[in-house]
Amino acid sequence: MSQVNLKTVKKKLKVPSRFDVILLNDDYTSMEFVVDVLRRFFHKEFKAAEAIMLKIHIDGKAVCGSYSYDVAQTKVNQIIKYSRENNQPLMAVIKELG
Ligand code: TYC
Repeated sequence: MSQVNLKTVKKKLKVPSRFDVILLNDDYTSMEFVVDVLRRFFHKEFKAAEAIMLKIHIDGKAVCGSYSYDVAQTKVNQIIKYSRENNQPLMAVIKELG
């Protein structure tokens, strides 16, 4: 007979991990392009996108959204592809929430 103890149940019921998508500053990507990316991939209103872009420009980076691993990684891939297609060196990374 199989016995399920509390340890096993706790192991199986882990809270799903969330991952931040972070945009990084650089000296070459245009501010307009970053605002476009924030609107296109993170569904930000223009004013919010502008504020996040400026935060990245000043602080070097900012969290733009948090998602499951698959969604976060897909966003990073799409942003980098879109940026290269538009000759912009913008970089995006993911970071697991602590
Ligand atoms: N630093 C860039 C500039 O002065 C603007 C910029 C903002 C670039 C945010 C990247 O993720 C970024 N044109």
